[in-house]
Amino acid sequence: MAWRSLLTSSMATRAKAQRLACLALAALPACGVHRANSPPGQPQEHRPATIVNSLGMKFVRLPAGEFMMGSDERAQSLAHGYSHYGLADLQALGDEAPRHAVRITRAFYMGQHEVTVDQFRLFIERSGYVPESLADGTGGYGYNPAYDPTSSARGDAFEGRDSRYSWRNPGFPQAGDHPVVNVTWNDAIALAAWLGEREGVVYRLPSEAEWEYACRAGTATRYNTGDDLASLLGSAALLDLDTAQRWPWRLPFALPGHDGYVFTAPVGSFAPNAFGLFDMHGNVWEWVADWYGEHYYAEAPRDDPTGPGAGKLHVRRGGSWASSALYARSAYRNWNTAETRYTLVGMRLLRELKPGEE
Ligand SMILES: [Ca+2]
Ligand SMILES: [Ca+2]
Repeated sequence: MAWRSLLTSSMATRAKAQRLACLALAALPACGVHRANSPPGQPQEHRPATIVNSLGMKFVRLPAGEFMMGSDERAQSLAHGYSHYGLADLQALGDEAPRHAVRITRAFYMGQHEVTVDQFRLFIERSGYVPESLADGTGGYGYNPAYDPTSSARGDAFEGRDSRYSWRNPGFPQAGDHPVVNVTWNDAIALAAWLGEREGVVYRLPSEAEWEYACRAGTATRYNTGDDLASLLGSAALLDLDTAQRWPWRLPFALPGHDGYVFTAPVGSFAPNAFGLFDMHGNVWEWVADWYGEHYYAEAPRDDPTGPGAGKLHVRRGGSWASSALYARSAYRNWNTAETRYTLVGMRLLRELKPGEE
């Protein structure tokens, strides 16, 4: 996990962004609507648009739908918007192609927020689960201003692995409403399984397709806020002028404004997308269920794709507080092994509908 992890990893007002989002997708169950709409002529069913689970996680009901997944944008085109990158960096984004039609055939509940530190703590306390960074004794990663990346054989941008660091301590301050980090894909699966057993419903990580469908919320642009990276200001915690204070050499890659946070932000600090989901761009990378397949899009089924049948790496999506805007695009894909824990990577859960909720 070398520099790419860190690399990948003026404000429109929040009210204005929300208003525009609502106008764009007025029929969707967000924007203050708390019940899903029934088809015309049909009786109103009991289908709440938002629910709260036993750990206090909020979920938003997303409808089934079709969207165009991925991106066919070529390096030469991207170079206009991301001029500080070399052509090789932009050509490395070929796994986003081909852009292809995907149908999500079933409605589902998507976590409105990334899983927070407090929610993860409750999971640990109630289940007795030992997170992988503690169980294997190797710890996690952390921010240490005195750390010199050139001292790392792997070129790690953060200090680690080190037993000083875990989900409890990524080396920077996190309140309970910040997204939990230093959690592995395996930790996410364990949380989902425990919650499912406890509540009698299926929790899981979203598929890569479900994640991008949820992120885009009807948009076909680079971000769910538009094509211009400056549109992310007010909608995402990313590498901005605040974060770049700690990494001055990354200043050219920073958003041209202030999001107000050097590291993670409390979840829900910025404007939601048109589905009513927060922090799909930035704050922390989010594990998804799929194995990573570089060429998978060329062969993926149209309906409910779930990724290759086997692999060595799992996909993470959305960029993080340390990511430049290029790597926070809706179509961008990155990956790590299932036991990877890092200061930039967290999770968001999906809850399937249960009988009677369809
Ligand atoms: Ca920031
Ligand atoms: Ca995120």
